[in-house]
Amino acid sequence: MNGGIVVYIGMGSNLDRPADQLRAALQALHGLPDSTVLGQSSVYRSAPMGPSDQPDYLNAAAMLSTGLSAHDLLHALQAIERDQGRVRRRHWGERTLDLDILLYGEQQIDDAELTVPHVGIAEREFVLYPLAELAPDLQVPGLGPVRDLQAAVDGKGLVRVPFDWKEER
Ligand code: ROI
Repeated sequence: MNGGIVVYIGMGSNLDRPADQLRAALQALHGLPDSTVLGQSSVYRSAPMGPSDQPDYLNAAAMLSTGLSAHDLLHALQAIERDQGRVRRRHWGERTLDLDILLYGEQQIDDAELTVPHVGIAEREFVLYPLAELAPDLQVPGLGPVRDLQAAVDGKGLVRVPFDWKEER
């Protein structure tokens, strides 16, 4: 256990069997030092935001408690992305795995490496719907409750997909 800060991680993939990427990423989150996974959302499919000549995405969110600093957590997430063979071919293009710190407690962070709350959190339904499942009442620093942000996007571009987080590979 850890007397940690509650953080929310956005997960996304549209390459190399996205469902397997999300399962492997959640497993890896369970292995983070000084951290406990508290829950994970449903999985949603959506058309790409950005260039449209790339596959649809699967997105989800996870909630954890961690004793890691925001920057140590960021580096650990980047290591998971690398371990899963992340490729990113172009700006706003397809990727094997994206792990973003959406929220780190109630902290606002903005430096060369990290911006929290995550940039675009309020406009992206593929972030807000998973997040709202885990924490509808949560206050996003500077922006208000997740439920209000979710209500302001229409969600029509999202399809919740049947998903077994524990399926054998
Ligand atoms: N589009 C969707 N639908 N889901 C994502 O996770 C996602 N991630 C990105 C960009 C390329 C902006 N588009 C996305 O980084």
